[in-house]
Amino acid sequence: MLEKTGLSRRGFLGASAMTGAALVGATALGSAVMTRESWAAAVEDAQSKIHVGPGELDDYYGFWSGGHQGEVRVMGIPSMRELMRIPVFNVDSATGWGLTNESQHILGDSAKFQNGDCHHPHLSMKDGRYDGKYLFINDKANTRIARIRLDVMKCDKILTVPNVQAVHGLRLQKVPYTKYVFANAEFIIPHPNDGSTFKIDSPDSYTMFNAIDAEKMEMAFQVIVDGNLDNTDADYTGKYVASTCYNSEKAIDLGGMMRNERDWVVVFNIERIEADIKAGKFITLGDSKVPVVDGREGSQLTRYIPVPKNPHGCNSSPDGKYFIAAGKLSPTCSIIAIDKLDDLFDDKFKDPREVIVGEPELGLGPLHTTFDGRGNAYTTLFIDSQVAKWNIDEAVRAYKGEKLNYIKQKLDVHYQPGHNHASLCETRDADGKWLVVLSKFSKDRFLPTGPLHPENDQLIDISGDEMKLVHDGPTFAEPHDCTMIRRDQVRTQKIWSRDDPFFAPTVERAKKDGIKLEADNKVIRDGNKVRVYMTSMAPAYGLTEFTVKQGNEVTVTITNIDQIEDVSHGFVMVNHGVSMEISPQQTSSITFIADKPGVHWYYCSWFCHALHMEMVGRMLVEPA
Ligand code: RUQ
Ligand code: CUA
Ligand code: CA
Repeated sequence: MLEKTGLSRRGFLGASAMTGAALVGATALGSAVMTRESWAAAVEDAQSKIHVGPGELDDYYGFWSGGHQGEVRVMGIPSMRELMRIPVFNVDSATGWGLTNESQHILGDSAKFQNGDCHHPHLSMKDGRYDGKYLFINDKANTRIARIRLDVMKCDKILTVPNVQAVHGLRLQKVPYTKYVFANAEFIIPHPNDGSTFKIDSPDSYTMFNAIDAEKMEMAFQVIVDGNLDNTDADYTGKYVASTCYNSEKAIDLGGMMRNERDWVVVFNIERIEADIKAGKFITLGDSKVPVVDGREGSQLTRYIPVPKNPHGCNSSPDGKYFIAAGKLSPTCSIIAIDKLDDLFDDKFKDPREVIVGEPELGLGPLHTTFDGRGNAYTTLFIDSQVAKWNIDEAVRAYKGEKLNYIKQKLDVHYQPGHNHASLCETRDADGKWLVVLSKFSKDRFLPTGPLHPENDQLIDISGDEMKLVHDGPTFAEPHDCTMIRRDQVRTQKIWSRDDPFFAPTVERAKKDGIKLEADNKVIRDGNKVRVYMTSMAPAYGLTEFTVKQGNEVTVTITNIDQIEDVSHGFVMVNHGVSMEISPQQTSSITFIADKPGVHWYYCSWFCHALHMEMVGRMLVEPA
């Protein structure tokens, strides 16, 4: 019968995993009486759920963090097909990101770094719903925050956060709109960090919570905190932001960081912070002009809520009621009632833990929680390699003493999950359809690729009463986190608009040279600098030859005058480290030194035409 269904033994075994044989309480699949026919039927059912036929479109865009690979990836959900990659903190030779003048302008001073470590991609909102404008993501490695424009799916701003090291948790203000990007700096450093002291446990050593003006992409304020900061989330009133802290000990080693049975969740009162800054009650640090306020224990700007132990994920429920902090070294999650925070800030409680209304025990290594909009939460259990589905209301009632089993199901995932994310879960529109689980280990689930394994991003159908695993998706390092948006919530441009700010500095430069970018093919000589302007139209460049002198600094600026969707050109100068994308109606430029005399061919690198191979030209370099 196996042969009849065309399933190999491995496929047969895989099918059990695919359809969630590890359900609590045997489903048809998990039971011993399961026939081979019903296995096959279940496999077919799972496959049909994620099947997006040739030429058909996915229902959701997924934005995947590329981790320490430095980029953002665009996925289609439910097919889990990778649609696009958006280079951000990495250098990308296909698009020329990090090489072109336009990208270097956006990277600013940090263009000297060629690495990044993305963790948390989040989409801008208005009144708790996606507005389709921007995606923001952090770079832990070089303490940066980037913004991506969703209309062109390119990074348009990068900011280095001053006075701190390693931005980790990142979330956006949800209500009334994304005015601020909130970013946790993780590591405690001395202030000033100039070598005069190396002590971490002194009052002059601290880390800060950061708020960035989302539209201007400039620093808005910084808040000094006790301990350190890990993950964060904002509420649905616009008033509060909560962050987890795993190093309340201010320790510098592993043992020390695990000493306390409880660390804390820090809650920031955004209104009070804004009022203090308005009233001039702030300091500045070093040569930075960013207002800095002191939010350490005892401050009226923050509250410290003790929670067990080295907490990690921090997630607000889409009904606006709770912040949920995952315990990591404790098998619990701590549920904080947001409607009690006013009273906490007004000092109405003796013990800050009075705002905790539930502490469900879920399993080993709880890291992150997501939501289906039907009152259920889904928490990843790193050590157990499971996702626990639990009912929030029942967990709150159980905390008050009712005998209830708030855990609805545990599903094995493969293996060691970090983040999980359900469709639209961080907005009021949480729709409970799909759950993505980002598993850190794939072990034996794919063809072996040597010592370095891919991660495994699994897709789970959560539309019914039971979670059903429907897809394994290998990915390269390392999707820390992802987010999903319905396809109708995003409007992309088909071709570039000629007045796009993405290449405005280059247009400015051309104007000074008296160049009409859409028409001119000209060489401007300016001392040792040579600026070459040309158009491209499939399958030819406007200039097939230009001459420079050895040692000249050459800037090639190309304007793609094709108006046809999908006809992108490229420009590669052979043996010069020069490569870039020029999509329809885009202007791109790149600068290099012509250091070798002779003939140097250039060619188009994006397949654009039947005569794409013939789309070439020559740079003639005269000896110095
Ligand atoms: S953190 S695996 Cu960088 Cu998002 Cu939790
Ligand atoms: Cu132009 Cu290929
Ligand atoms: Ca700790």
